Amino acid sequence: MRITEILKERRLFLDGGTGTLLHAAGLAAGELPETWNIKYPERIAAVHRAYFDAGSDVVCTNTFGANILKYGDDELHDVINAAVNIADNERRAAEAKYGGDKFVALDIGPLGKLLKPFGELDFEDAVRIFAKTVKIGAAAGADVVLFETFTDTYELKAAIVAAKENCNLPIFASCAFDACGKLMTGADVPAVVALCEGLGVSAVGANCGVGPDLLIPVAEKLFEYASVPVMIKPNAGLPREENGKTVFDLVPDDFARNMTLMSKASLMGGCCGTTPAHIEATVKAMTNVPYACQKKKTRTLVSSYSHAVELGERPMLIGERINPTGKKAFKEALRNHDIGYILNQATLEEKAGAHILDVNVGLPEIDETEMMVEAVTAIQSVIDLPLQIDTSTPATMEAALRVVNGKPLINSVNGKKEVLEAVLPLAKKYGGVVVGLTLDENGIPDTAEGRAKIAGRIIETAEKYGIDKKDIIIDTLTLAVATDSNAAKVTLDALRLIKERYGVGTCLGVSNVSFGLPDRDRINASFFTLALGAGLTAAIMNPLSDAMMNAYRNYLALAGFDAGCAEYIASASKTDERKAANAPAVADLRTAVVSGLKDAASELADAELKTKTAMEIIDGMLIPALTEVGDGFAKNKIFLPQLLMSAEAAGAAFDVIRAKMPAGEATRKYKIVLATVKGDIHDIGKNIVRALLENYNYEVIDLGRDVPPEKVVEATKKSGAPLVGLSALMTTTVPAMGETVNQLRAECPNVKIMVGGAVLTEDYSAMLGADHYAPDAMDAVKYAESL
Ligand code: B1M
Repeated sequence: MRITEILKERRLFLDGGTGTLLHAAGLAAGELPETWNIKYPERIAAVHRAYFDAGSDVVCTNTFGANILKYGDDELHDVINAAVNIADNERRAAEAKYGGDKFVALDIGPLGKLLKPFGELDFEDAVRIFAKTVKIGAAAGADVVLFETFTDTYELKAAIVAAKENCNLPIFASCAFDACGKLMTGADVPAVVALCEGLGVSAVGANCGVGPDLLIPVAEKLFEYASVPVMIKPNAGLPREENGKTVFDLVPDDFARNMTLMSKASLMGGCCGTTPAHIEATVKAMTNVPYACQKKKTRTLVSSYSHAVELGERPMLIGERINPTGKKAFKEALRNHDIGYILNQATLEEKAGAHILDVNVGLPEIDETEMMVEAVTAIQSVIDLPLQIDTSTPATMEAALRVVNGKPLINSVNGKKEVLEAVLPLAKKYGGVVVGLTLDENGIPDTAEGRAKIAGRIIETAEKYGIDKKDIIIDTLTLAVATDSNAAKVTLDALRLIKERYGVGTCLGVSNVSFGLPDRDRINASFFTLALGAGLTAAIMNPLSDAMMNAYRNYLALAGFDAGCAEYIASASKTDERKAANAPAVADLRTAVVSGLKDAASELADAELKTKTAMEIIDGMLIPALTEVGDGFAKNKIFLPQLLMSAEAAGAAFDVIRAKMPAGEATRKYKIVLATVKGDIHDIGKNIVRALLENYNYEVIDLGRDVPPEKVVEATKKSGAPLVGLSALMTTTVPAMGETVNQLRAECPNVKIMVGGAVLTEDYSAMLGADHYAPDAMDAVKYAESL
């Protein structure tokens, strides 16, 4: 029986930690665990056997890190084949010994590299890397593909797409949430569920990260949002260092007791630090706990990389500004490939209160697919709102659905057979909420009943493609009231009728109603209010229009969506501040850096240089901006993607500043070796120090970041530099700085050493044995001058 069928009937137990047991069996630190599939197959078999004996129904192959980034082609085949074979033999033995169905899960972890734009790895390259592992594992006979410990939804999407394209096995997807219930890139549980279910996984869950106690709130959210079986696989508590080794303290009985508090999980197992004893205790503790498979949910969710937006709870706003129709400046920007213009619109819409952004970049004279991919990629790197992919070209739609980091709105299908056949398979493959327009081969019906019939046909056809009704919203089409005085009424009647008859959400492009009329905002706003009153789920509208936003806020307050009129009051005081549509989204450098807008940061830095010195800009704008995002990061309000984008924006601004600094004299004073210490990749501060030193005519040998002590010593000896500067920004890399100082003292006794970086103090510096602590870049120069 297939594992997905069994999960409808009963709970299945996964295994526990593999690494934990392999380390106990002698796996050395740094040794690749998968090589043991060839070297010591009997040790791997013993691990699986121990878990089957403990009561596991599913064991994970020893392939967590088996990918072509770590192994050559042949070796990858060998380690995966061996892993699946070993597990499969033990599976058969366990079935013979205990009866019932047992399974082998092809275990796949993240690649250890961030995807673009936050890292170097291309989305399609990630898909290719996962595809290779999946193909080999599926051919070797695995029963299910299990992606686990993912901390970035984008990488998880690449993995799931790769699995869908390369095997027919069920896919389980599990993420490592932190104690705040978020992934490293900021995604919460609803965002993960929306994405994974959209992509069609057979189970979704949480593993690693924390122990079972801290995972309970995450599990509760998973039960609340997921329609597919939920998998829970916690660590044996939080890790702790003991004599240089990582240890986990939670004993099997305590682990099992906590697991019983997540009894709605369909799949239960353990991650780091757990052993067969933990699984055995869990199986025992769950023996008499009744099982009910996860109930199907009717929530209509779209998502971004960080959060989900629910359509149906309260009316939502879809910003319509990223669309060239009727916008001369936008068309010009598209022709000039001006992504900055698009980002500016996106930022303005986000600030104005849009919940979702429509993205339409169709112009006959440009390559729409290329532009769409570029726009989606750029927008989602600085804006964390879900997107609505708006195109009538299926190839463009597919390209965008592949790269979008989340579950988008798909705008659109209609009742035409040809369109349904082209777009619905894409929606099924990549996930999304489909917008269905009530028109077909015969045009737009002029009665509500006619439009409802088309809606019914769209819903029915989508269901045939396996797309649930909850993932469809119907657009009853707004026509110009100037040409047909009945137009608005029919649209609103259709909206009510469709909602009532089919129970689906609705949406409207509101502004079309006023074509051909003066003072368009006025009538748009009234129509919007009527539509909201008729139960509109989402409006495609201009969030930069005061009239529209006022209509929206007023409606929320009057219709019981705004407790204590709090949003109304807050928005009333902001109305005056709302900026005009074409004003730049950010007018100051600090905000540009905080918002992670690279182009704007460069331009604004350039403008600031007309009135300020380089140091005034660095100290007064760049550092405060980075401090602000750093504080947000520490408080879990800002996540790694935003931190990275801010760092890039600061870097871009700094490049402009450096280029404008006066060039030094031809003769250099002396050589200075500069490096950020091993384990530390922060280099913005070090680069400022370098620029200033060069500006004062020192020849800087910049070794970069994450530099091992040996390399610093080697460069110092080779160059004969009398001064070495070391930078460190994290408490965890201060020891590496100490080690570098020690090695320099031993090998280059005459060299002077200055240290700096946010984490350092005068005391630390003395403790490490440095000659000088430089609190800022200017002080570093002063010290160099003093020598
Ligand atoms: Co990270 N980061 N970061 N980060 N990051 C910090 C440092 C952190 C304090 C943020 C926080 O939690 N509040 C925190 C460290 C906590 C701690 O240990 N106390 C932190 C963390 C935890 C991390 C990661 C582990 C996050 C993760 O992955 N979960 C990760 C670490 C990766 C690694 O290093 N192995 C990480 C990654 C990153 C980014 C890549 C996203 C990015 C760095 C990009 C880059 O540098 N190319 C980044 C950023 C930007 C920051 C913050 C926000 C800003 C740092 C910065 O550039 N400041 C930072 C928070 C903060 O500091 N408020 C933070 C501006 C810069 C000009 O200041 O470097 O201090 P600074 O330099 C000054 C002076 O100190 C002095 O002169 C400069 C100019 O006046 N100076 C010297 C510096 N070096 C000198 C050397 C000298 C003399 C003077 O002589 C040689």
